[in-house]
Order: sequence, then C-alpha cells, then structure tokens
Amino acid sequence: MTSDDVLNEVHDLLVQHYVEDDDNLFRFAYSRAFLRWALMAPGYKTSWMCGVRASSTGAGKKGKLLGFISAIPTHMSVTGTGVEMVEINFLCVHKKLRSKRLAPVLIKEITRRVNLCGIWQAVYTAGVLLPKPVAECQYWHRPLNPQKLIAVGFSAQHPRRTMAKTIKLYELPAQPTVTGLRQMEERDVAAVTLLLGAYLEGFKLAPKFTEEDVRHWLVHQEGVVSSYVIEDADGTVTDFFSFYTLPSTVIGNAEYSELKAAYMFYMVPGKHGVEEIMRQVLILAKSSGHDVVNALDLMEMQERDLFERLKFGPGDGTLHFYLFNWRVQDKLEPGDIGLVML
Ligand code: MYA
Repeated sequence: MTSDDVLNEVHDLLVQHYVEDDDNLFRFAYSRAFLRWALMAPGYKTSWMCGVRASSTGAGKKGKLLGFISAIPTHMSVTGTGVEMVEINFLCVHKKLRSKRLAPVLIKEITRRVNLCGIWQAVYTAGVLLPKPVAECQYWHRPLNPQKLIAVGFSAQHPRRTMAKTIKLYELPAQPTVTGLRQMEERDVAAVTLLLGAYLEGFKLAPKFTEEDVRHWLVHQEGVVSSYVIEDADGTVTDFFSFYTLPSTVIGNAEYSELKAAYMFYMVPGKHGVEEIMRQVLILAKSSGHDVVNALDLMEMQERDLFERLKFGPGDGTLHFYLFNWRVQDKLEPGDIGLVML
C-alpha cells in the first residue's frame, strides 16, 4: 500500500471484480485513498495483505494480480472479554478464476500469516451465508438523489407518486440544524476516544479504540471519512458521528457510471439523540454530493420506526457477522453489535 503501483493493482482488481448486488447492477468501487485508509490501519503489516499473481510474462515483469485478501489488527471486546484479533476484508478472486477453490487457498494463507504473529481469532462480515454467523444485520437506504436512484435501478418509482412529489418527499435542509456542529479535527481525538470508548462498552461485539485508532479512523478525511463533533457553548464535545464514502460502479448504464453512497460509521449520541444525529448525516451527506445514505440496523439503529421517520427504506441485503475460532453462547442481536466494518 506504500507503493502507488501496488495500490493501483489492488484498486483495479477490486473495482472490476469485488462485491456486486444480487442483480449485478452495482459493484463496490473503493477509491485508492479509501483503500490506503482501510488497510494502513495502526499496526498494519504488509505480510497481511496477500495477493496471488499470474506467472510472470517476461523478465522483470510482474504477473497480473488475480486474487487478494487482507487482515488488519484490532482489539475487540466480545461479550465482555477482550480479544486481540484481525479483521479480514477484501477477499477477491478475478471473475475468470472463480469456483476453482482459490478463495480457500487465500483464507488458509492469511490464517497462517496471522497465526505466525500469535493471533488466533478473526472477525469478518459477508453478504453470503456461511457457517455460522454470530449476528445478522439488515441494510436500510435513505435516498438523497431519488431521480438518479430510480434511473439506475437502485430504487423503484412509487406507482402513485410523480417524480416531482418524490423529489419533494426526500428534500433536506441545506445546512445542519444543530448548533455547535463542526468537523472533527486532530484536537478532538482525546475527547472522542473517551466518549466513544464509554459508548461502545454498551455493546457485546465492539472494538476498543486507542487514541491512535481514533486518530486514524475518525479524524475527518475529505471524500473518505466524514466526522463531526457537536460542542456545547463552553466548548465541551457532547456528541460525535461519522460516515464513510463508498461509491459503487453502475454496471451497464448509459447515463450514469457511479453511485455515490455514504455509509453510517461510528457515532456517540450524547446531548442529541440517534435520530437527530442521523438527520445531520443525511443533510451533510446530501450537501457533499452523495446519492444515498446506507445504514445497518446495528448499535442503536434497530428500530424500524426510527428508519421510517427518517425516510429510509429496507434493503434486500443482509450482512452476516462472523467470528473465526471464537464461540459466543447465544446469537447476538443487531443491537448488540457496536462494530462497523468497511
Ligand atoms: S467478504 C467479501 C467477499 N468478496 C466478494 O464477494 C467479491 C466477489 N466474489 C469473489 O471474489 C469470489 O466469489 C470469492 C469466492 C473470493 C468470494 N467468505 O474459490 P472458490 C467459500 C468466506 O471456489 P470463488 C470478505 O472479504 C465458499 O463457501 N468464504 O469460490 C470477508 C466455498 O467454501 P466451502 C467464502 O467464488 C472474507 C469456497 O469459498 C466466501 O471463486 C472472510 C469456494 O471457493 C466469503 N465471502 O471465490 C474470509 N465466499 O466449499 C474468511 C465464498 O467450504 C476469513 N466462500 O463452502 C476467515 C478468517 C481467516 C483469518 C484467521 C486468523 C486467525
């Protein structure tokens, strides 16, 4: 990831071959800056970014990258026990090499490399159902640009609602509506670490973030992670929230090539409730050119009513959470999950 060439190779493999929706209309298109952010986490190791290439085609030439998997270190709290583990992400095999059991090879190899460092547990999420999820969460979607979402087939047009009425329905104020809201900066790291640490203790599966983690994951980075704090009149930070930007390629549409989605990331409701905070996310995501806000029904966002009041609609995707080599007594509820993976 420190080399632009390798970053480009991973980026290109994922843009062309990574996760698509069930109807193959959209494919995640992580930006280069996003991949650096996601993979160069505190404590990252280059040996945990594992690729498979085709044989070299000539002297000094590297073969094409055909498969990839990554691990980053994380300190997780699982039903009250602290566990050093890794987050596995970006497992991808070139479309022409599918169903040849390359994925199990990548998984075994990353397991070996992680084990070499004395780590025996992992957490990962996937849309597919594998044995055996510790939790299942549902996606919700809040249109910001309904006209485009309908044109690309992301949303269906309501049969008895005109486009003008649809646009009006999803209108939002141009500016945030709470006072004391500003972008999170480096100087907020200590306050946000304390607030978030205390908040995440309330969940059965959640990371434990150090100040270094918060600096990496949560200081505002334009176009990658958007983070905000809400301050009291005396300058005390009372609330925090963030979302990340993950575009998707619109496959085979003549009019639009990309859908710009914002995903709810970490938040700490304090003086303001979850609903008020999510409303600020909608406003800020809209004013920064996003087409849709996506959220999972985890943390305090499990209430159907809450999503409906904010005009989110339920998605057809389920995200399964998995733990490798760690058993939880009972299946966790979405409201037990305080972890957001990218
Ligand atoms: S989730 C994102 C996964 N990526 C995509 O969906 C991108 C598009 N798809 C592809 O690139 C391929 O279809 C993939 C499979 C690579 C997914 N997680 O090689 P195959 C099993 C785990 O013939 P392919 C993410 O990144 C499948 O059940 N296993 O298949 C988290 C079958 O196994 P079995 C999966 O389609 C990844 C086997 O692979 C997944 O060519 C966490 C077939 O292999 C999946 N998402 O390639 C990985 N999909 O026969 C686990 C299929 O047994 C980490 N399979 O049923 C475990 C912890 C490791 C670290 C431990 C450290 C201590």
